[in-house]
Amino acid sequence: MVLREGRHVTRKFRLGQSREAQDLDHRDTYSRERAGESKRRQQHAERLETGIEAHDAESLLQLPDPGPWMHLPEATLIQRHSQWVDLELADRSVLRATLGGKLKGVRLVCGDRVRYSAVPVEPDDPSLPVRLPVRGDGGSPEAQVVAIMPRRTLLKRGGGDDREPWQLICANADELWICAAVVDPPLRPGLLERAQVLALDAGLTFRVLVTKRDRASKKDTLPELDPLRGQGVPIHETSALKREGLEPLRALVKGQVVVLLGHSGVGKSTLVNALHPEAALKTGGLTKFGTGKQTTTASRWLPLSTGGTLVDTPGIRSLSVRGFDRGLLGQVFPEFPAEVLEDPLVWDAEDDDTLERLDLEYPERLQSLQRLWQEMDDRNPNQNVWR
Ligand SMILES: Nc1nc2c(ncn2[C@@H]2O[C@H](COP(=O)(O)OP(=O)(O)OP(=O)(O)O)[C@@H](O)[C@H]2O)c(=O)[nH]1
Ligand SMILES: [Mg+2]
Repeated sequence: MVLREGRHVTRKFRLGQSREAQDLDHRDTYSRERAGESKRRQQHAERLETGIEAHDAESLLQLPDPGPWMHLPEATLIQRHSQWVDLELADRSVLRATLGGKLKGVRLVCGDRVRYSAVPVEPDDPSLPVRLPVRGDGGSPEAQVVAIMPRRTLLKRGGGDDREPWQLICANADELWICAAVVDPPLRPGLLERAQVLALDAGLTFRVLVTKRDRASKKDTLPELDPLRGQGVPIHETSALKREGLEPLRALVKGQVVVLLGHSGVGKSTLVNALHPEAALKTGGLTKFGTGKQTTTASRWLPLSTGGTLVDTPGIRSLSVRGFDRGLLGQVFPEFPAEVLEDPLVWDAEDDDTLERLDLEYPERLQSLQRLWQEMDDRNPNQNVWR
């Protein structure tokens, strides 16, 4: 270690080194080398941390051209499993299918209309999936999904980060019914606003289904729902247990594809069973914390004998609106003037003067608006952007 110009510089003297070579050990040379090395290390660390490349949000939703496969029969994807999918064919029989190699990387979702080709399966060929019992004749061939038809609608929610920008919920649906129990689990209006964003984005009719109405007094008007009532959002109160409020729903499902979404334990599967007993879906109790037990594990497409289709989904913990268009918020929060919707964060939700000036009937909705507005532009932490 020598002291030069008042700073410590590490010098390495190797045996037989010439004086000129020693001059190359000058600290500027050192720091240049070190800077290059540390940059390389940093890049390597970031690659390791991210693991998977970030996906472009739009490309994730693109489907390969089904053109070459239009001569093949069409079916509806009614349930996804880890290794295969269940298809409902035109004659209502169910066929289990694998995904063709060309669809690698394409995300299929319940409700997708697909083209499939029948694959004769040799029972002793280990490279092919095991033949599974199929409803109906039991001897139908296995199939392979080779193409997905363009989606009429796509219900999705935001993913955690850019590795998974979207989580697909259901394709080709007409309505979203967000289910919220009066108690167990508690009614959370914030979830309803989020669901409204998802429905608007997908172009689906939005309804709120209040479940377990028997658990609250008839006098309880559920004031948490007043802002939605004020907007004219249809709200249906039901009790699957007491079989109340079901008939209007049955009429609404007719001719429509309806997705039921909500926290675990709100009674989605119980409601499907009440409307369509043949479904005989498994339902669960609640944990000692009053939350559901994640009884349903995969979305199910269930055509009703009385007409229409219900899609039961697994209970959600949250609905992220990350990546959605902020322009949708004007329809979810119509009571706010354009100047607030332009940049809600500049308004202080805790300041009485601000709230008075805005003259809001439900002042707590400003914070809600701010939360969603902020979340929509949430960026991937792995891309060194603020979160
Ligand atoms: N009192 C009452 N209990 C209900 C009603 N509907 C459902 N439950 C109960 O709520 C619990 C959860 O019902 P599920 O139908 O499994 O709930 P889920 O929303 O499908 O839950 P996940 O599949 O976990 O998402 C069960 O114990 C049901 O008996 C209702 O109308 N009234
Ligand atoms: Mg369920």
